[in-house]
Amino acid sequence: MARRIMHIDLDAFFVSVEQAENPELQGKPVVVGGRPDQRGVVACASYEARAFGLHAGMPLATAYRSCPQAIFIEGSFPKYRHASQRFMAILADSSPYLEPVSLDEAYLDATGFESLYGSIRQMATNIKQRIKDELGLCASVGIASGKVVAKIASDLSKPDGLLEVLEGKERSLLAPLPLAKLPGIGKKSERLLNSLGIHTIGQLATLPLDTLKQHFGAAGEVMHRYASGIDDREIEAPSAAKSISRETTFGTDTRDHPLLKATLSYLSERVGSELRQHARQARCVTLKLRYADFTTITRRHTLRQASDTDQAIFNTGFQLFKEALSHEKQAVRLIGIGVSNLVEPGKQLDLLDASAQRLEQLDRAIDRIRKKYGFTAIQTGRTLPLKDIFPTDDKGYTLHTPSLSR
Ligand code: TTP
Ligand code: MG
Repeated sequence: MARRIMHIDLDAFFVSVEQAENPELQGKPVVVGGRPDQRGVVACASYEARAFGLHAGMPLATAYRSCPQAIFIEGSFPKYRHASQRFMAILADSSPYLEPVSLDEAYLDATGFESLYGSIRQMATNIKQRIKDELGLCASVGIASGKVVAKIASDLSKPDGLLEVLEGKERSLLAPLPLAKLPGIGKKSERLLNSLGIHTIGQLATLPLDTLKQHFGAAGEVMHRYASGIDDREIEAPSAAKSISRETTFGTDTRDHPLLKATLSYLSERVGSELRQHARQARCVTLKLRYADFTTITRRHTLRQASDTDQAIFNTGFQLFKEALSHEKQAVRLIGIGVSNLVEPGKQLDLLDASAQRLEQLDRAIDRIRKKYGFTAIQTGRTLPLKDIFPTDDKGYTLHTPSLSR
């Protein structure tokens, strides 16, 4: 029997949270992202605003020109985070096989749950109803034998939709859709496929596997499977990692202090981001250095209080770095940073002072956008010197969400 995978995604999430709180905003073109005279971009547009062509990523000024009657709201990330937690709690009630993907999106394995709800469709209806009753939000749900088709189904069903793709119907659902609908196909792949005369997912599925492998390597195989509606990936519960680390070897050994510092900061942010993805805090920070003659040293520091902020990881690592370099005159070949002794965040949030809390929220906001648009979508002040070293992601997005300005 085919698996039953559900993809649940909230409709116009940020705006819907605002509308649930303030009924006067309901049924109107609303934009979250900032005031029209601000420099940022639209984070979320209500479906009423989308009718005027407004969409996420559009500069606020452009949005205003296309729809001056829209209500522009700056938004509040902590509020959305709270709504997200309540949303995930409802899903976790429905199935223990839950994989949160972003703030407003998750996969859930519902295989075998028919006996509990009558049908998987009914299970989805119940989930949608609870989200509406308890949060005042609309969710769209796709059900299919795998993640890719479930995600496309929820997307096609929006807003307030529910689309179940029966076993064996995956391929015919995907066939007429444009390539861009298939997860993993970015602008570059799309252009290449177009040049081969391929414009729909159906055409992609009929392309010989060898041709795809020739152009895309191993990714071509995955592309072929997805285009055929086949996706065996399991639902992955956030796992408990033991340690997380990142390191980088320079093209040429270096003594350039600002470069070393910026690289350490970049690596700290990568480690911090993964740490938070695993919902863990770290007690130990370890710095690793390899010098020109290949001598490798590690230095470790135990934090007084477990933390998951980029800043705590970087500050500790940078302290260790300064101490290590004060005894060493060689150029650096490799720099790395890691965290270990990971713990679940305690219920210490209330005790944290406001600025620490703000830092955590900021880190999470950045994670969210990086997850969606690639790590380099956002450059923080600390990693800015690396801007030219690490290229921007495929889509070239640099996004702005409320509370992101430093
Ligand atoms: P999405 O689920 O992509 O979009 P959405 O929920 O606003 O609309 P829908 O799912 O109905 O198409 O993203 C969820 C939230 O993430 C969104 O409400 C705001 C935030 N976000 C940004 O901050 N910037 C962006 O460019 C995008 C796409 C989303
Ligand atoms: Mg959404």
